[in-house]
Amino acid sequence: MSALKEKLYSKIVLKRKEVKQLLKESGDQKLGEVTVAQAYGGMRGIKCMVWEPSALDPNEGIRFRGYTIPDLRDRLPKAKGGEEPLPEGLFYLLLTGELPTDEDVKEVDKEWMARREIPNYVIDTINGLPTDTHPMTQFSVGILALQKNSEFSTRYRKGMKKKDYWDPQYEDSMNLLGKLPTIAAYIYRRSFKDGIRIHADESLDWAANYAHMMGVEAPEYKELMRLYLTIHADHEGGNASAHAAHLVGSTLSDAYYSLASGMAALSGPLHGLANQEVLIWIQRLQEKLGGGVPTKEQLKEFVWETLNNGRVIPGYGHAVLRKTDPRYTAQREFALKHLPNDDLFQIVSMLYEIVPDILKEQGKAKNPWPNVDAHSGCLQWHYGITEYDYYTVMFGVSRAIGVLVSSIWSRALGFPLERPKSVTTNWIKENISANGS
Ligand code: CMX
Repeated sequence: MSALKEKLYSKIVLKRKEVKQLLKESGDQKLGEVTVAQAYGGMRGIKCMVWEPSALDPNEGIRFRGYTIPDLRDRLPKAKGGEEPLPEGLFYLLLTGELPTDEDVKEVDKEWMARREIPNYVIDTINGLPTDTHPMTQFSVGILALQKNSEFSTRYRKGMKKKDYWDPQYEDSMNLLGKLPTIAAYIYRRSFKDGIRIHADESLDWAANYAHMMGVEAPEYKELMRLYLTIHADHEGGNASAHAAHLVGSTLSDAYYSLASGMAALSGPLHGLANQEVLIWIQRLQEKLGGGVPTKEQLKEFVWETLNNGRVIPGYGHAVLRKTDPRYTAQREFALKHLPNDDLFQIVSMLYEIVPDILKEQGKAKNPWPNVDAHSGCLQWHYGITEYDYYTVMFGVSRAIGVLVSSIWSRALGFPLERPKSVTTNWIKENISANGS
């Protein structure tokens, strides 16, 4: 057993005891009430799921195992000469709850590198799709094609004790995390470049190697990739991709099925696809104005026009957050340092100055502030990744970290099939009296 797996197992033993005790002492305590409006309104704020790796505060943003993004930019191990955190370190933290040493991170890297190869039939399966198939479809198909080799499904079929479920789930998760950049980079190459696979460079870390396999060698882009893959990794359990993966995993579907369902959820424009929507929206504006950086007045007019046409401003608003997303801030800091004069960054910055006031004036959105997706596209564009249909795939590679870590813990703690109760409108009318009277 690897040192990481042994450490994880020791944590699992402790956590199992802790949860058992908690359930014994407080199992019948209420976490909150559910209102009729919440049942119709997308279940906002209902506390009904346990997700160990991270927690989201409406005002402060995400905390990964208690650490904020600025904390982690400071404290997670970095590549030699680099300044951004290594996502392998975040994985270690999310999995074990402990900050990794440089050595711990190297071990994760080594394991993922050793698991990076994908069978030829997976490449053939992806090649069966037209190259103009949306990259997220190709990505989901690639993940599902790997399912054939699931350790969990194989061991379940042979017969496995429930307390051992976490072990093959860990193996599947490590295999997936090793292989996802290989699949994702190939999709980029076949959809937008010459289709020739660039093989891994074993001397590189996970994020830098992903950039390398995409064909991007600029050291600054590799730094961006490290930051990008760290900050998108997890956003507690209730967001659509995490929740979809959690639900599907609860049926004892293996990691491949559950991650693919999470990726399907991420592909919606209200969720992960918003990063490409932002770029499309800004370009529509630029086309309209004949290119360049618009004036603030022109931007204001365009924002209002979008709203008046009944559309959302992509990259703004959030179901939980009520302040600027710290993932936005981290990317803004990166841009201020590396590309302060970039045209698109100027536009993104101007939008930050004007959109919140307009959304407040319109009075609908509960959160007028930017989320992670408002910023990511302009950084990618700057380094030549102009194929915005691809952006959500990178989000997906990163999101797999949190979703898979949580799936290991769900198995370890023996979480059951997820099965909330639905009701009909008639049931509500018959059983709930107006104003609670
Ligand atoms: N522009 C215009 N209107 C917005 C808005 C925005 N950015 N954000 C919210 N609203 C509107 C909603 O559409 C809703 O209108 P209706 O009452 O007409 O249906 C109203 O304001 C209230 O919505 P809310 O409670 O503030 O927001 P929700 O929790 O329902 O939805 C989200 C959250 C993210 C889907 C929404 O803010 C949105 O559509 N934003 C734009 C898309 C986006 O950036 N998504 C990415 C989110 C981050 C991620 O998951 O990757």
